[in-house]
Amino acid sequence: MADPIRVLVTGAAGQIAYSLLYSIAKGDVFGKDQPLILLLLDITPMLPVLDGVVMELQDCALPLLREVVPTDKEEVAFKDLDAAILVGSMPRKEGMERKDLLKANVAIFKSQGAALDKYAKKTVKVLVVGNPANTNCLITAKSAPSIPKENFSCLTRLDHNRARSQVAMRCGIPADNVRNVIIWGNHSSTQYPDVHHCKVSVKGEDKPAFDVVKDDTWLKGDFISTVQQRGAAVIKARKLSSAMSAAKAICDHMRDIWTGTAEGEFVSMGVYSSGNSYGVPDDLIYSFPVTIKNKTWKIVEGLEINDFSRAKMEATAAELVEERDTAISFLAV
Ligand SMILES: NC(=O)c1ccc[n+]([C@@H]2O[C@H](COP(=O)([O-])OP(=O)(O)OC[C@H]3O[C@@H](n4cnc5c(N)ncnc54)[C@H](O)[C@@H]3O)[C@@H](O)[C@H]2O)c1
Ligand SMILES: *[C@@H]1O[C@H](CO)[C@@H](O)[C@H](O)[C@H]1NC(C)=O
Ligand SMILES: *[C@@H]1O[C@H](CO)[C@@H](O)[C@H](O)[C@H]1NC(C)=O
Ligand SMILES: CC(=O)N[C@H]1CO[C@H](CO)[C@@H](O)[C@@H]1O
Repeated sequence: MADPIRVLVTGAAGQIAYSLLYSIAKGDVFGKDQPLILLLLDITPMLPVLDGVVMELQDCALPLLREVVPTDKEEVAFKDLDAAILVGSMPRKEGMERKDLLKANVAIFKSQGAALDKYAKKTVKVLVVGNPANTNCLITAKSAPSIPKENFSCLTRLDHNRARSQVAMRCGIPADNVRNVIIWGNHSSTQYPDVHHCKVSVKGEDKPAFDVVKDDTWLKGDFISTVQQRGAAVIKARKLSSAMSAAKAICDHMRDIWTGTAEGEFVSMGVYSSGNSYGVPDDLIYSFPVTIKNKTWKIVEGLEINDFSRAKMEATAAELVEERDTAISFLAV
């Protein structure tokens, strides 16, 4: 068997982590032959809760799980990491202004970026989940200058999976038969779920989603708003935000980084924009369609973009530019 790899989950006492840790520890992400050491970071007041999570992980008696390290110290949590999943962030509190919330998150991700820079392996793969995920990811990458920017990504796979599932349910087929939906932009209600390049497999034959769904009004209207508003709908129903589905999406995202995407298939990920793709401004973490090989992602280039799509892609980019500029002003102080 291989040597164990070191995997960090932050926000480890929270509700997403509660679903996520079991999947990681049983081999769903890094493979059934890959032993693991799990590092679990949370804030000091949550350490007693974290101890309960550690006990449960031990009680799962999982063969791949070699060690679990709960901690509130960055120098312990970020040491020699192979993968980091940054779930913990500052939640919005009653009466808190957007600006103050962003400022608090810049402080957290600046510090965690610096810890990655100082303690983690230079090949570490970093996935940012805590909101605002795109901007937190950018701040983390900027604060870890010795690690390539390509090694940082943020989660839009949950939105991707939601889009896939909506199309599949509409066609009455399994989600597997729907491929290559795209989430463009920010992980927020301005994201653009795009099905112009989506393939639906019917009786073994790939067809464009528009031809199979046969309802352009739905695909250009309610489909988009359902995916954009899905997070809010789950909160309204459950009184808690998406956790099971978020954990599943994190696993899909990190597994694809680790083992690659299937031939002919692309997935959505927030990755660094260097200004060379689809007119998206540079120096943003923007969700694009990507393929992954040998632990390296590549933006899928050359997809045709019509005016309807272009306008939506620009709107979500504008939101990210504004958020980035505010965040960077906090970074300096
Ligand atoms: N990108 C996405 O698709 C997506 C989807 C769902 C949720 N989210 C976000 O994921 C985050 C976590 O969601 P949750 O439901 O698990 O929340 P939660 O409140 O249940 O758990 C968050 C945990 O993070 C911890 N934490 C806070 N600051 C920390 C820090 N500086 N270092 C380490 N730990 C810290 C908290 O103590 C808490 O235990 C939220 O920001 C949520 O908005 C993102
Ligand atoms: C971008 O999306 C995040 C969620 O990741 C949200 O919190 C943030 O407000 C959005 N940005 C702007 C400027 O609206
Ligand atoms: C895979 O990536 C590694 C490290 O980035 C590199 O050394 C290696 O040559 C790559 N292999 C292939 C087949 O591209
Ligand atoms: C996912 C990704 O792009 N990983 C890169 C991380 O950085 C190393 C170099 O340290 C590259 O080889 C990987 O391709």
